[in-house]
Amino acid sequence: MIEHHDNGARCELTSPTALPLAGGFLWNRRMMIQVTCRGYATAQFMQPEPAKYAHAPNLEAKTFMQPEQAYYAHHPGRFVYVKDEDTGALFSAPYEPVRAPLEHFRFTVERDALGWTVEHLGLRVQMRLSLPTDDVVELWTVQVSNLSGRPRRISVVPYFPFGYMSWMNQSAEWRADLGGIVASSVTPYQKVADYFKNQHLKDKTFLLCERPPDAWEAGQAAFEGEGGLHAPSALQSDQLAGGDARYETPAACVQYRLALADGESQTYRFLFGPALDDAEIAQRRERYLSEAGFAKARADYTAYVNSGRGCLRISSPDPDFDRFVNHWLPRQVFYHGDVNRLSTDPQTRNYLQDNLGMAFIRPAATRSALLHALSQQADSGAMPDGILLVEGAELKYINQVPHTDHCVWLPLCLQAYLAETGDFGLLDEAVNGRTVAERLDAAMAWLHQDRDARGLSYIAQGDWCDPMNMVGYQGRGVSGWLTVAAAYAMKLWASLCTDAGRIDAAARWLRASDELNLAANQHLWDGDWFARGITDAGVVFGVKADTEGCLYLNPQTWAMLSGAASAVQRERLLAAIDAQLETPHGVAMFNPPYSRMRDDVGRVTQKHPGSAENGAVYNHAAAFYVHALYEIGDADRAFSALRRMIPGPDDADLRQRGQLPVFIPNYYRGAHQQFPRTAGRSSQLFNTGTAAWAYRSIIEGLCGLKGCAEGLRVQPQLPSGWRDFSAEREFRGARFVMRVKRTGQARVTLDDRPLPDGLVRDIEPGRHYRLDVELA
Ligand code: CEZ
Repeated sequence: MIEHHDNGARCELTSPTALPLAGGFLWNRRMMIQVTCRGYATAQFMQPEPAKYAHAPNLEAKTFMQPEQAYYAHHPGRFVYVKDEDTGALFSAPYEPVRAPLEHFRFTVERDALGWTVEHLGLRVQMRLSLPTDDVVELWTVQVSNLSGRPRRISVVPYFPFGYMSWMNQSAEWRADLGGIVASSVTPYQKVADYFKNQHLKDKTFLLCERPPDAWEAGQAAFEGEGGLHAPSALQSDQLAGGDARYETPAACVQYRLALADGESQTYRFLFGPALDDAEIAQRRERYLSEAGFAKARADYTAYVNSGRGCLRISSPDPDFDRFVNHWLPRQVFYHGDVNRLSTDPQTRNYLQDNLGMAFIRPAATRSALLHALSQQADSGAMPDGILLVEGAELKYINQVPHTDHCVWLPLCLQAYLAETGDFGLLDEAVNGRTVAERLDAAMAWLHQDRDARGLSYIAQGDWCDPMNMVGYQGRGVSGWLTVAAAYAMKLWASLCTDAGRIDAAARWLRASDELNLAANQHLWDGDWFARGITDAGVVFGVKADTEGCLYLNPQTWAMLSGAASAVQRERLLAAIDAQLETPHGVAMFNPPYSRMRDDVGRVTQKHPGSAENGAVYNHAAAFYVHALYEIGDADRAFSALRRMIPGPDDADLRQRGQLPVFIPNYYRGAHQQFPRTAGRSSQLFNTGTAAWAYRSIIEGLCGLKGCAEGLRVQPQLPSGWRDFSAEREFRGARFVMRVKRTGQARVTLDDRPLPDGLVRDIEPGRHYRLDVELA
């Protein structure tokens, strides 16, 4: 069902029905597109707020990217109908809308392209999608080949619906001057001021054809007729009617009528995308719509994607894991860090964690993101709920809800950056009149004061968990997770202060961290684990006495990181996690899921049990857990949780998750006991802080190649079943090649010289080092 080629850089799915929602995504600096194996597509571009150029058939709500989206016949997509002119038989590539039983199907995900090869009726259709690096336009190649052993007369009809563009004004027509179908619309508005604001919006969508078609249709209803999308009426005639759309839903359909000799192929190129005006459309055509234009764009785009290759290559006894780590995970990290999930106001915690991931790909990006985030810090030391990235951006959606955890992510991101680069000079850099170090002090001081009389951190309307919005909305409720997370943040900041010679500050933040840990122990330890919080009414929750939401993962993870959990407590809470949160698809975020609203916890309890934050295998939380497990040296538990973030390799697991192993989704369904049929199902949502943390854990934990102030610490933590392992890692401009063997005796050598403390010092950029590690 799944094949891997090109040494893992190409993942192929050979059935359109086995994983119907599985897809791949491409992005560039201005847009992203997710396409399913069956041809449905969701694309967005920045102008600068996210916008669409191909729409649903009805008025769509504007929202952030949603999990587990359903597809339906008229969902936006990119399709090619093929009709046998002699028999009238019809099929479509990739699979939708006709759903003809294909002899051969292959969906290909590459890091820089998506492709399909389908065969039916003795004909082969190959489709390929790539993007340029900086413009918003899809580059499509369609190749049709005759494999039938006889000459054929066929029609090839790309059908790219535009959808419902606007209730004020929408139309489309063939434009001979531009060589394509152009749809025009007016973004609806009612306030006069918006007329002026909307002037720059790209309200046109085009399908440009390199080769002039024989016929076309620009009206969706005229194309579909009474036949429905699986047998459009317009395709019953020899030729499309050449219609337009006049305040009618537009679509781009172009027809090529061709006679193919046996073995003959024809290749077509198309551009699909938004534009401001005709001049921009003409310019797109000029720049891209030719064999040479496609080749140049491809080379540039491949170089762009490769610039995010990351700092690590591994070879382990688990080739499926290696493929994912070497090709796909850094790509996902790069996507997050380079375009910030295509948002103009990323949540502060997301922005900082996405940029934490960039420390392993392009550390300069992490540096400037830290400075940028700090430039929006309040005088009080508080961080805003979102970071504004462009002039005129506004805090939207969840960023209008007060969350109390944003300061926590500063030292986390900073520590990863400093470990990777050793660039301690950053601490002295000034941002709006205060140094970075002073700003970190202020952020920690804010966390330190935002606590109740018991010493526990207020939660307001949310912490890391967005939908935990009613624990503390009356101003009294506290977060158990945030209390230990703040303790961990302070502890990390203290250790960075020590490294930077800020001895007094280090002592101050260690004391503060201890204070929070103590408060957590006094008020939240429930005998076997830490509670999740205490509500406005003083009810402790996430405890044994609860019938739902008994045991939460995050407070345990962060109590291990912060030091709140003693060795004895650690054993107990790990045993509880093993017993209550482990599932075949990963570690659940809590269990049991809530089956009804708890109005002293919030809307998280209203989500469907086992979906998203309501007890799913929420990979972001699982990734924190993996990080903590490596920090305490629990290599087996860590790897086991990490490995289950990746779908497969066996077919049953792939089918259950419904996703290709080319990204980690934000969750797999939980509620394993209640709803086994849906447990493990992927959200298909590739926006997640998981990517950064998983990559970090693999580099610093599993490979044990972790930066510190003095250099590189070498301490691999292989799962006990692995006897051999090797890794290549770039670090501070040098290259390290490490071979690890289990010999029964622990030893590290660097270029054949013993390295007793496992610490490589005085690293010279440009140099190649060889590490040989023997494990006990
Ligand atoms: O958003 C993520 C946030 O981007 O949820 C995480 C949080 O830490 C991330 O910062 C955990 O809550 O509002 C909602 O209910 C949404 O479900 C969001 O919580 C969630 C979505 O996955 C966003 O894509």
